[in-house]
Amino acid sequence: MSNTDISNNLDAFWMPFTANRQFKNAPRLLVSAKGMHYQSHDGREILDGTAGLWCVNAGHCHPKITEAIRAQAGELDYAPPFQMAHPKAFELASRLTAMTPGDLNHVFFGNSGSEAVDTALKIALAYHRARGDAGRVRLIGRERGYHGVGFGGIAVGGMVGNRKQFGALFAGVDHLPHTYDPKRQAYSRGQPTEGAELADALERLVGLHDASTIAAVIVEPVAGSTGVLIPPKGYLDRLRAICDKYGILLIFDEVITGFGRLGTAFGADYFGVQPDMMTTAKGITNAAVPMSAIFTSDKIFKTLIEATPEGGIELAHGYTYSSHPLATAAALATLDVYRDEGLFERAHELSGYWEGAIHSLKGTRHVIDLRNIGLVGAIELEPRPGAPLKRAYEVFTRCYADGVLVRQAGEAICLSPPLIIEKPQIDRIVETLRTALNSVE
Ligand code: PXG
Repeated sequence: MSNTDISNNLDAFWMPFTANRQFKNAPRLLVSAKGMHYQSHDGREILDGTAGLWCVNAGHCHPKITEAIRAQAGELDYAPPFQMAHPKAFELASRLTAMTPGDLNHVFFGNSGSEAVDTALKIALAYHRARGDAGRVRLIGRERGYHGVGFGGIAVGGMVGNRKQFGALFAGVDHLPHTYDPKRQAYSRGQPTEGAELADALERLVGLHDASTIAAVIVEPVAGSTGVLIPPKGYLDRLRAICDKYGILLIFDEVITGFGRLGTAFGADYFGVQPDMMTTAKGITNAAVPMSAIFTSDKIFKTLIEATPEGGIELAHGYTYSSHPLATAAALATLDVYRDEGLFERAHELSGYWEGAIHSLKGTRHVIDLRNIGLVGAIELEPRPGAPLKRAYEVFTRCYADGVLVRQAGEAICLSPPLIIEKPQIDRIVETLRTALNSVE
């Protein structure tokens, strides 16, 4: 049986975040990839408009990353990360913290964005406790935030569909309002100018709960999964100022915005706002091996380390696969590729062309808003009356049939191509979308 044969029984695999029955009636399998393209099971070349799931920033099967993983697998398959280590973990930590903004000089490793978020939330709670401020137990997220699928992540997350099946989650969580206000922001190019005052809702939450009960606020600098919601100018600065005023930690979830997506190393660099912690994953290894990294400030690290007597374990947290050798090797090679190929700068240079291409869809059938920043974009569609989400789903399947992978997020189509994309490929994505928009009802 060839690897493109899908006459297998498709029942056993319970697919994540997938309409299992619908998918299995008309499967879409990807069997290989190279650079900007996937090869589908039915032998077609698919242009990747989504960098997999916002993660393959250097393009698929990059030979240097592939080779690093291959070599590592033959040299050291695994080393325990508790009370033991391997040299590349330290090398990677040093390389990464040399890239991060401000004093985010310490890094903890996990295997997924969800683990990164849970780790950051736990560190926030432990930090305040270590300072003798154990009453700070509340965590503040934001509506329409996505922070993965761990219990911590869905608790602070703001997607009702990801929360309602799972009971009471955990106590002591509240949410800021989301920042999307199409009446004032529709068709903004880059950051909307209106809406910075939405950050002041944090003052209201402080008024409601008292600052002495609040440990941290977590937000995505740009909300990705709920449709590329771009922060209004001044919003993140305002959030930072309010956190400072009340001693609340600010966590940026940079799982999508990290590693070049906005044309800078991190979203914090793009927006010029310094968080106390940053969660990253996805692009850290170009998605070739799962890995996540949680960065903390000197203050947080020092406080937690010094709160425990010498010889004691300072943080009761970690994963069997924290700093896994294969992930570490993949990450080191990925950082080399980003640097040697100048991919963050490339994303920045292309972002103007990208903006023009996205906004050329203005006036196309069904389109009610267009958003862009760095090499991310979203096309907001008017929902089909009486059939929510159907129109965007049909646009997605039509694009796939026409050889372009896009991502549906609610009523929006999201784009986040590998940073190696060429201008004609940007045109191809946009023209395929235009055709799809004109062909669906
Ligand atoms: N935080 C953010 C900001 C994310 O975007 C996670 C945490 C969780 O990462 P893991 O590795 O646990 O999945 C994410 C993940 C989509 C989509 O279609 C986005 C993600 C994952 C799956 C689908 O937008 N982001």
